[in-house]
Amino acid sequence: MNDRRTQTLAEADSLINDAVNNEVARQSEGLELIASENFVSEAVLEAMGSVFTNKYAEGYPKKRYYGGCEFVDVVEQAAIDRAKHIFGAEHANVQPHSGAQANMAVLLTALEHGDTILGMNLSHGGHLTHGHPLNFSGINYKVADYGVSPETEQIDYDELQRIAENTRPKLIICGASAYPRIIDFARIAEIARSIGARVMADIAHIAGLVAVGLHPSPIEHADFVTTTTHKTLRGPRGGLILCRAADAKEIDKKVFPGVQGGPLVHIIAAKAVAFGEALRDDFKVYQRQVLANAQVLASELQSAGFRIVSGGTDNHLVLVDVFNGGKGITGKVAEKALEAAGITVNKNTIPFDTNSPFVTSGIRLGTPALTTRGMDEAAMREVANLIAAVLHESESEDVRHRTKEAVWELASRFPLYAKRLERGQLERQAVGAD
Ligand code: DSN
Repeated sequence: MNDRRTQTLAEADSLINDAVNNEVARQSEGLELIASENFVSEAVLEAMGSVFTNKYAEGYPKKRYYGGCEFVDVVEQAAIDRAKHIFGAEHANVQPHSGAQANMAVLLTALEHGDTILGMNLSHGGHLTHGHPLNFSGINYKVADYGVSPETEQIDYDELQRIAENTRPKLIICGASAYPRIIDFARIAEIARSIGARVMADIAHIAGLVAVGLHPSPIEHADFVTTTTHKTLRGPRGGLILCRAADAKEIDKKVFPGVQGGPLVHIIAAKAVAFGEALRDDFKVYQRQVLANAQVLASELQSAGFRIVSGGTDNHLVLVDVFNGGKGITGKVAEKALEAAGITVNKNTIPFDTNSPFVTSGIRLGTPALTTRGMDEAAMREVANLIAAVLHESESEDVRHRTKEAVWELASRFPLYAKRLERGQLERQAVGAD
């Protein structure tokens, strides 16, 4: 009898298997410029697909509510130790399923329901979980917000100090999802101290840069540091909290049983693998290239006539004002035109945007994923030229078509998941799809 439990995905479920193969091809044959995305290693993928997905392990290493956790403890302890080592933190909780849940656990630790938080305005580069009215952070807490200066499009720290003094938040939240400049964590902590507030630094976007010292670390300044593990840090999709020993017990309690039940042990295993990778010397080389590539992307697009928000970038992302006060196109049109040409980006509001978040004046570009493929400054110049060609003639089917061919050719020079791609092609041939 054909035991369904021993079938491969291809044998068991062609709908899902085809979707996986198509996604491998999409990632491999296109140009991925979404600033929050990256490509994990085969080792990380293998750990994610391991039998640890079968295991319940509520609790923490050596303090579990289930039997059979001896190997779970090995991977969770490794993930904790490696995360602490990377960031120089006193305590790490590696269980948050996502960045949002990491942030939720911190807010529950630092605040009482109804307290005031001060976070960066979403349209100036902040994040939903930093106080958006539709998010738990805006639903359960009073929210004040700060943003960037209209002149420099960079955080106005003097204004932040004034807002903090006027609104007296219990927690200042810093960190951003669309802010291309260095964040001055020391200054924010000083402001917080001056009004008796605590600080949460959400470094989801820049964690990889912080890990290797290419962005100042918030560890000694912030009470709580949260991050996702899948952006510049290049691990599996998930969250992480770092804090001082004094807050460790409360943070652990708020993650479990506060906001989560059983941890995703297969994901924690993959986090441990990714953290191991981040501790290797070549991770710093990679992050340096991420920065160099972002610099080139920004300056090439500038030379091609596009306005770069804040005039440039200090990190992995570039915010492009494609609308240009009505003389250009919207972010929505730009995203669609680029997608049709095989280039994936996301539309993004820019500071003081006159278009809605569904339309936007900007697009956000990031270099972490293309850099993982091995692309360097020369390749980035080609990428910038392709983007500029599409945006300059966003209605032209011909330009999209020609660009898509050039994208495919460029991508094929920097192979990604080659074995998986080949397997997918063989499977498609086997069922006569090609
Ligand atoms: N959605 C993420 C990003 O793209 O930045 C933030 O959670």
